Amino acid sequence: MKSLKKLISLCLLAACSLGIAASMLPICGSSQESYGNLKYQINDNGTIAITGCTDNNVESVVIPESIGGKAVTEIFPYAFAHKMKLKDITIPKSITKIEGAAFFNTPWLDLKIRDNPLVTVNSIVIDATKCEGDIVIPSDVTSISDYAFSRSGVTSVVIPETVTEIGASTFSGCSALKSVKLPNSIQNIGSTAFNKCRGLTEITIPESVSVIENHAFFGCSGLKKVIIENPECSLDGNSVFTTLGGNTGEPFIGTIYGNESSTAHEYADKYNCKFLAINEYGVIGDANGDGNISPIDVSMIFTEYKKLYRKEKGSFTANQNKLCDLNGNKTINASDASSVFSIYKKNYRRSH
Ligand SMILES: [Ca+2]
Ligand SMILES: [Ca+2]
Repeated sequence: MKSLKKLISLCLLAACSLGIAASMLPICGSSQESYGNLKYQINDNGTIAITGCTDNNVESVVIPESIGGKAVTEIFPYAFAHKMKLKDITIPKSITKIEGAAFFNTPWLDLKIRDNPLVTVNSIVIDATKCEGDIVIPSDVTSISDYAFSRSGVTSVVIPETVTEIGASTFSGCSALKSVKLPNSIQNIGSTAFNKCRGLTEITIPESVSVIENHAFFGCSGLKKVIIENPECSLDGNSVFTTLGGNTGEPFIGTIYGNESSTAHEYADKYNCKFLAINEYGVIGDANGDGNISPIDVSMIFTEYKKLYRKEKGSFTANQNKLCDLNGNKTINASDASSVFSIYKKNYRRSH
């Protein structure tokens, strides 16, 4: 009896892994079903995702609002890609998620692009690959599909506060992209989101971001400055910031800026990246306010210390005092100068 049970479960496992008769085996989770020539699956939460279309010569598609009483909310990646005769699609308001390249290489998408290269459906940017120059995404947009801007000619992008995620490969290969303003609503930056954005020199990751996935900034060879505002942001993997070369990439040449005790600091130490601690006044130890730590800062702090030691009037501003009192004893002393020199030496070693 036991061996029979084992045999049955083995058969079920085999059927699941081969995808055979999956619809007959609810144990396998979501299954492919048909509605006319549309293929769909029922998501775990009971909503429906359109996964494809069986007719390669289809000219017109009407996606229903619901199937069997269940709301149709999602269109899968590549669901209608390469349907070379598809000119007309009706997408109901119930669709809230359209995944990457769902309509790639269809006459319908080509027509939409001709009308406006920032193609938006139900407040979702589904394709911007033909966009160029400076782009401000309209404030009613709630999401951006994966790959949407991939290899486009955009030079700057402003994203509205209604968007919560930068998905996989969204800006991948945008080599002309110089500036991205991420709003303080983004929670997640997906894998390869900014892959090979070689023109990007600086980016601020706002406090709202809790996860930066691996390879998110892979191949961003021009990236000099990354500010990570959330001290607990998870940096997922060893190749979040690297330039290309070999299997794991060359070390990241830029500097990570973040809180003194933060995951960003841990990441920098673990992967030998330059790191500068910031507080609300600027870069800690940056006496001359140029955003960097150099021997000039050390010398300025030491000069200030000498003045105070001789009971002369100090020349630092309140802001300089906030940035340069590293040991927090409310005055500028030799220990502060020495700590700043240590920061300089550590980063110098990491850049050579
Ligand atoms: Ca400085
Ligand atoms: Ca001090």
